[in-house]
Amino acid sequence: MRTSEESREGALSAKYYGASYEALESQDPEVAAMLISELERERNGLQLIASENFTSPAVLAALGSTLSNKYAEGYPGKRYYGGCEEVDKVEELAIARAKELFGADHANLQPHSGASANIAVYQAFTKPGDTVLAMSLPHGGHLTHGSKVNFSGKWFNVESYGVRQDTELIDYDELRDLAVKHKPKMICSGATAYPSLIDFKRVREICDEVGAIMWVDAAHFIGLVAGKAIPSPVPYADVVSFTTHKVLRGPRGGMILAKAEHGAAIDKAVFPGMQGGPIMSAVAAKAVALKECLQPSYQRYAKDVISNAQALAAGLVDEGMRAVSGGTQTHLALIDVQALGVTGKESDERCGSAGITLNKNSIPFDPQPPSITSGIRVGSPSVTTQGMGVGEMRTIASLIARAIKEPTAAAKISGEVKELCRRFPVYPEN
Ligand code: DSN
Repeated sequence: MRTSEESREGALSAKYYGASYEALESQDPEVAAMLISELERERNGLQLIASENFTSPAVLAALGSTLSNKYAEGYPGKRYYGGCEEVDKVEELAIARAKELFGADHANLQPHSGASANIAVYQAFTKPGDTVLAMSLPHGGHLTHGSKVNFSGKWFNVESYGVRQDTELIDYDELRDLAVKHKPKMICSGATAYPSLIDFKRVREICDEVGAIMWVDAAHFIGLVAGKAIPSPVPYADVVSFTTHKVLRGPRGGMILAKAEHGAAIDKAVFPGMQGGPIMSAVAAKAVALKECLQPSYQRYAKDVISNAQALAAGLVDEGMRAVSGGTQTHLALIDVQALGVTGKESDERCGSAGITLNKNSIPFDPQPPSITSGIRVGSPSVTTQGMGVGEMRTIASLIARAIKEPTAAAKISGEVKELCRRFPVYPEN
């Protein structure tokens, strides 16, 4: 087992926190120690949250740079502050890379998060009170797709579509019927816990039939699109919003792609409509991540993410659990744990005690409330970045099953988790 001192030495020599780590430690040892503890947590446990990943040291370096100091309200060449020569170059490069990677007409990299990007989408295309059609949260949607506790559900009339009970796949007939009935200004596709591909051509046809804007919230799967492992929504959609920190493996943040005719509306909705100054260190880190995504090695990674998620889901089924919709075509699997006689919450807690980080998740038509749930969501982006393959996914499925079924063996399982992680080190020091 590594000591904290050894981890600190490693962080210093590898400069994962930039050259300023030494300054941080001497000025604020409390926060510095927390950063080292988090590095150890990430190294010693299995990270299976489907929306997380390990960014590269280069992305971390850009995030921790002096670009954090700069105010740059506006856009390249049209700023409200002086001294923007260097950040203009950074943002122009980031935009060019995004357009190249996704074949998009227009890209805006300033949203601070996925939720911020979505606020901008609503603002660009709708007015408060307008009707929007989106996937329901209990069937895998997102808070910003009309939840009553979110701005989207408070300020807009959001109608929801879901999945069929027999297939657990999106019910496109229901979606069309609801679109014809409610005549929404905008139809959103995209979800946080939907393991299957979305039929973007079909959604485009429905949007055209009712005259709706086609918005795709691609936060979860955009990295698989970037790696050319699944079909892209960009040729079909008017606007595509997403986060940059999931499979895409960039910094925490948001991004929007749009057809040329919507570019000006999107830019105006982001600034001054929704945000002030962009976080230019994050924009630089997005540029770094986009360059990584343009490499052939990233395309191999994206394909491996899917084969690993499929192997993990199959392993959990072999252990007596049920994969919602029969498996996965993406980076995540939604697993019904009812057959094991436990709830999603209990499974989440037992796995956590064994060093396996995942999350409880509602399954479609879940009999349990969202705070308890009957399912867990598992994702392969982080373990694939570590270099694990389908053989390790089988091992992980067995570790998860044992953690759920034998809670008293948590310490022993946690030791086996550490041993597995030691063979696939996160942020290796040499
Ligand atoms: N919180 C993200 C997730 O885990 O899916 C969605 O925003």
